[in-house]
Amino acid sequence: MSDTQDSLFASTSDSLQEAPDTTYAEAAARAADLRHLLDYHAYRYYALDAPEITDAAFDKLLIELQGIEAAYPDLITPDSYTQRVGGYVSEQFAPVTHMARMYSMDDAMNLEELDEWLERTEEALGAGGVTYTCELKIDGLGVALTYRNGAFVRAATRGDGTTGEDVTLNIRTVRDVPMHLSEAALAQMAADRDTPIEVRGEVYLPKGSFVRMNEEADAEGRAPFANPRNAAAGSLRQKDPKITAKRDLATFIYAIADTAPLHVHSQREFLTWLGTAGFHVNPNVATCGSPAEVHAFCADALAHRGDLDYDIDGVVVKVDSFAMQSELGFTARAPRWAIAFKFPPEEKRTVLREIRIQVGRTGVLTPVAEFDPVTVAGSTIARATLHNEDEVHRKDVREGDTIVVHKAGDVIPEVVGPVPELRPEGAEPWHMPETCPACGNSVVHEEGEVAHRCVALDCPAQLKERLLHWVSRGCMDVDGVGEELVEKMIAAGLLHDVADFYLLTAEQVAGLDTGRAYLKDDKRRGVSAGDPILVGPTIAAKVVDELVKSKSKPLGRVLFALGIRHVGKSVGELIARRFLTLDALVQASEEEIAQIDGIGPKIAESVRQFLSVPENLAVLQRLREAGVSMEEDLGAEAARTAAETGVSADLAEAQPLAGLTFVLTGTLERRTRDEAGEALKALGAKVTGSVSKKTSYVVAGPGAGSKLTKAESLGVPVLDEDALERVLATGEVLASA
Ligand code: 3B8
Repeated sequence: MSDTQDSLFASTSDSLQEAPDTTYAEAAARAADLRHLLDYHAYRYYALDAPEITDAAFDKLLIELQGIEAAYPDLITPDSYTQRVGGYVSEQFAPVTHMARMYSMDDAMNLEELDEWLERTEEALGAGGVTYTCELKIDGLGVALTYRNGAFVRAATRGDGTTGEDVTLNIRTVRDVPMHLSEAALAQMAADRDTPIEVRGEVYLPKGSFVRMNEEADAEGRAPFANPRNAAAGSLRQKDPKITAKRDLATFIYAIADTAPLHVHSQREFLTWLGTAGFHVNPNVATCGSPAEVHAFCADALAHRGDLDYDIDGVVVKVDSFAMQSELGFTARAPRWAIAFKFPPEEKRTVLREIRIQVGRTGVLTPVAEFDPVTVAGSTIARATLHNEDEVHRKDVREGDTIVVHKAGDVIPEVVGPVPELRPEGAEPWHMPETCPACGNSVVHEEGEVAHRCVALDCPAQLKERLLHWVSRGCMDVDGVGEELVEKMIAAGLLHDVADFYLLTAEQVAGLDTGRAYLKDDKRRGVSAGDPILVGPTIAAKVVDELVKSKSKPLGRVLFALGIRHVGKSVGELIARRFLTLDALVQASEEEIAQIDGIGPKIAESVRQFLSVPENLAVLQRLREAGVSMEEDLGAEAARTAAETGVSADLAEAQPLAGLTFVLTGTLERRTRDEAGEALKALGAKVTGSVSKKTSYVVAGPGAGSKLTKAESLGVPVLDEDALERVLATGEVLASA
């Protein structure tokens, strides 16, 4: 785990509440945080199909980052979410490069925005006489299907727009995808038949199938899918196509990567060709000769969305003529010739019965609105997160209120607000409890933060996560203790906090259920298929042995492993290097901690708060009694970082680059930028992301951009990769290039 862990799991609304940063350094730090947050939430949404925040909240983060990048263009990094179309490429399926970029469309959130687009379009095309094709906007997953010689050869997800994932085997099981194009359609092609064509469309799950799937899930005690789109995504991303085949996935096809191989001149003609070819084309299309007709189509679609057997979230309006489409072209992120008119989300009234606290696995207390069940946009909802206390006050919702709820992005239940005139007499403003409902310890509320947290090491709501973090790689490095085993240990009553790990005996571990079962009868062992596999004596002894080994981890690792907010691996090391022993740290004041170079007041406050909880000190005492070292040996530490980064242990101990600040930019060949950064840090250097007057050296590889320019303009010396290697080998900065 990295130091960014905390910011990733921090509630997003946290970040939204912070005032816009003013100085360059603050902007750089905030931009880095936002990038992590965006990547994390994009991953939740696209890769896991389990978003944690609403689309609107995601957009706010994105807009904030765009704002910072607009003000400080040299903070733009190629991997910034703003530089991508959106989407996430997982490791699971092979990457596929699309024939041409799969753009997304700009959204019109209301009729005014739609009219602005229509006006702009008519003006750009010389006014009047523009014909539009209006299609329903299917709320599915974008896919690209490739055919050659009339035969289906490949399917890919949209991914980040440039590269998607190969889902050929899964798409083969989707019954409305033709494996061969019709002879009639091929005869109409302008190009040779072996010219590959890539059509695009949406994979979706019909609402009826979605309801059936969730009924089955309920019956089998599995978690239901939140909506048809998530269910479709889950089905499409099955590693086993046999499972995909059992789901009723369907498609609507509406686009092609390149129209050149076809004899068509407009979207309308193209849709006809698609139908002839054998594709499933949505029949609800209209060719509109005026903005008024476009409006009428949108109103009609909105009125009838509930009658359709698939979810739509708007209407797509396209300039019909391909010649006009070419004339308009694309912006950096979307075609100018199309717009997605998004429907306003459906709203319902209900009664808020209770605001209940959920204690998250990282200790954040989240208020959750529990209300009488209502059906919104096709599914029943009964609760919605209120995120934090500020949000509850901002919305001014109180227990007993009649509230308006909707689904953000048609997906996530959200409380819009109370209906003030229906407020019952005596309804009181809501407040966060002062103690954690899971463990009874006091709740902390950091200065300038929105979240309330429980920071107790013995809080049962956080127990599993704390235990797993403790044993994880980068913390105490205990091999062989995974989630299953930890769950069983908790269930057996063996673990109540991290110190209990060191009381485990091999006898206790042996005989625990591993959560797996034997596949075959085994007479020799006296087991039959289906019997639970228990931890054997050898494994049990190894687990205990690993735990014993972990006792010698240095203090820095222990601080990281304790899961103190804002304390990642390198912050843990910085603190450990300064205080050397846990005792010294426990005695230290917040100011003393904050004086460490690289440690700010926020980290210091968090450490101090953690060490003020009596339960935490008790756990630390028990860890000490168990023989966990809790000391920092600088020599051993140097040897370890040296081994990890390939620099010499002597140099690492001597810290010859202490006081120097490096910025890495461009591509390096011998190490990644991260590895080079780690190696520089092992020699005592500070590595930052942005160039300023305080930067000592910039290391620039090929492809370096604005940071190099900035270094040159500020007169900061620049090193190339060879010079960097010399620095790492000798600890001396010899020459500047
Ligand atoms: C251009 C045209 C994206 C889309 C498009 O039903 C482009 O046409 C696109 F860059 O995403 N969800 C549709 C739908 C989606 C798109 C589209 N047409 N009917 C949809």
